[in-house]
Amino acid sequence: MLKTLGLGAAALGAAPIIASTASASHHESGEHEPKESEIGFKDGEFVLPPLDYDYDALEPHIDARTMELHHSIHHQGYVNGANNALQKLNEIASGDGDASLVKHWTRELAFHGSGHSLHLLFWNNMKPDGGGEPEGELAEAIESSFGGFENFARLFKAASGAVEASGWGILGYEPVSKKLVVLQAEKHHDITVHGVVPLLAIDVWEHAYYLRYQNRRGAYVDAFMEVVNWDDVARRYRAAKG
Ligand code: MN3
Repeated sequence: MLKTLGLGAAALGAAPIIASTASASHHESGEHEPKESEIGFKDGEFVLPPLDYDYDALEPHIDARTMELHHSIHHQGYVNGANNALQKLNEIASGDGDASLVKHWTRELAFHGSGHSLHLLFWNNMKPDGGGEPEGELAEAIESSFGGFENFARLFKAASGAVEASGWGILGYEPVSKKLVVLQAEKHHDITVHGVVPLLAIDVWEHAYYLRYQNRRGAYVDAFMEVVNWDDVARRYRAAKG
């Protein structure tokens, strides 16, 4: 799922944003300076940035207690796991580590690194008073790829609702066809199309909704649509397509 993983783990996190600001050919991406909430790697290690809004800012759609636990405990766990895996892989690279464990640690990095990256995306994909529909180029791409916003929303909700066990619903940019695609991720990193750049991601692990919605994942997916920050998704689309 994560384009940045193939470029080296150190680039993971805010990499697509940095790439878009560093390239003179990407003026249309808006010369975006990463917000603090988008910076997931600093001074040589993965870090958990603060949210761009308060934990209670997405009420009543997503409750404050869920946001607090999800951000400060669950997401922090992926940051810690990614740092640990990266350290072990660097030890193997330098000849000091146990190379027989390389399969274990690359799996750990895929799980925790993808978890970190998708949560960074998820937090920034939401805002208070979000929702509605995108405009401009993103709206045109949704029309061209799915036949309209209603069709996209139907597919995105179906895919998000039907993820087996824990995972994500994802709207991404597929660079070979230059189309938008809707995918599922199981856990954080299973079943994907490599090269696809995630633009919009909804966490459908139970920790994302169980306190307020219990087993009603569909109601949570509907609530998520009310807090989507379409400006953020549109900016990511412009950066991804170049
Ligand atoms: Mn989560």
